[in-house]
Amino acid sequence: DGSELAEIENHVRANQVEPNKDMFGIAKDKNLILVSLESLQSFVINNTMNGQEVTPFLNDFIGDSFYFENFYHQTQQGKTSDSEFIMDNSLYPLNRGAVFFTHSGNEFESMTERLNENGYFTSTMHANNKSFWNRDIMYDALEYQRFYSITDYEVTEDNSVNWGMKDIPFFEQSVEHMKEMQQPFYTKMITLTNHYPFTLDEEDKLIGEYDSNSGTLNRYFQTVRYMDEAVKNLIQDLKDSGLYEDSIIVMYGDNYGISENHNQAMSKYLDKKVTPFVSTQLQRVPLIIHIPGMEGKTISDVSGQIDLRPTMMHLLGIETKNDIQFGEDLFSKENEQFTILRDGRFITEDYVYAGNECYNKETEEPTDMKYCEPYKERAATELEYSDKIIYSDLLRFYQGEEKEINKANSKE
Ligand code: GP9
Repeated sequence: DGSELAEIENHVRANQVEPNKDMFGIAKDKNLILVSLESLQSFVINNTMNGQEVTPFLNDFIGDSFYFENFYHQTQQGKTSDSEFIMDNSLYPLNRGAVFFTHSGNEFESMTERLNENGYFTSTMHANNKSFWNRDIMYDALEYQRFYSITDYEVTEDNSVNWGMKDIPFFEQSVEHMKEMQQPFYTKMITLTNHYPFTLDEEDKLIGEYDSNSGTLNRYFQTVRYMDEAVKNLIQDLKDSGLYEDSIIVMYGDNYGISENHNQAMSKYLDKKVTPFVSTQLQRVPLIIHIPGMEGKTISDVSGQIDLRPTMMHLLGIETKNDIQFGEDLFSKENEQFTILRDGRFITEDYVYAGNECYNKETEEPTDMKYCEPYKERAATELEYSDKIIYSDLLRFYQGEEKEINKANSKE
C-alpha cells in the first residue's frame, strides 16, 4: 500500500542533494538531444589500438563538453532498454528480465512526462521494429509523444548492416525529423551499428582490426571507430541546421559491448589481468554533456546512469525535489560519490566492491573489507527499495500532493 512508498520516500529525501545554483536552469527552454551510444565503453576513449586513435572525434568533442570519466552503466538483462528505463525514471532496472517487458503496465513519473508538462515535444528515434524490447508499449507508459521507428526511416539494403540501419544514415534522417519538430523538444536517438557481433561493410572500416584471440574484441574497435565518425557527422548536421546552438546534447554509453567471455583478449589489450576490479572498471561508459557557450571540463566523480534524470532536468531548470528518484544531480556540490551496479557491486571514491572483495582503487588490490562494509547495506537497501517500487507499482500512490506541487512549479 501507500505506506511502503512513504518509507521509501523518507529514504529518498534523506539522500537528496541541492542542485548547483550556477548550473540550475542554465539550459532552460533549450532542446534536449540525447544520444544513446550502443555498447560504447570508456576504455576506448582517448585511447589507441595498434597506434590508431579509436574515437578521434569524441576525444575532441569531450574537450568542449562536460565529460564524466567515472560514469557507470547500471543495466542488466534488459540491456539498451534498461538504460532507457534508468535514464527516464532514475530507478534501477530489475535483476532478472527487462522492466520494459515485465512492468510496462506500471505508473511511472518519467522525465518525459515532466518535459511534456513543461511544454516540450518528446520523442524517441530508433530505426528498428517498434515492438523490439516492447518499446511501443513502454514508451506510452513513459508518455513519449512520438516514436520514430523503422517505418519513419528510409531503410535499404545499402544503408543497412548487422542489426539494421547504419548509424550515419540514421543520424542524417533523424536530423531531418528534428527540423520538423516543434521546439523546445526532447528527443532520444538510439544507435545500432556498434552492436555485437560488430560487423561492418568494407567501405565503413576506417581502421584495422585488433589482433587478439577474440574476433569480437578485434572488430569492436572498428565499429566504435565507425560510430565516432557517425557522431562527427551528426554534430555537423546539427550545426548546419542551426539546432546545435539551441540544444544541449547528452551522449552516453548504454551498456557494455565486450562481455567477460573475452577477458583473455581484453587482458592482452589492457596489458593486465582482468580481475573483478578491472572488470568492474570496464563497466564505465562515457557520459558527455555539451552545453552551448560553456567550456569543457573532465569530471572524475563517480556516477551512474541513475543520475541522468536529475542532472538533465536541473540543467533545463525543472525541479525534482518532490520526485521519487535514486540518482543525484551530478553538478550538485553535495553529490556523494557512491554508485551501485545492478548486480550489487558498488564504487566509491576510493574503493570498488566486487567479487566479495573490497578493492583499493589506487593499488587495484583487495584490501580490508571494513572500508566497504558501511556501504554494503546501503547498496542492498537502495536496490530493494527500487525493486519494491517496480514490483508493487508503488508510484500509483504518488498521485497526491507531490504531483500537484510539480504541476504548479511547472507552470511558474
Ligand atoms: C535494438 C537495440 C538492441 O533495438 O536497442 O540493443 P541491446 O539491447 O541488445 O543492447
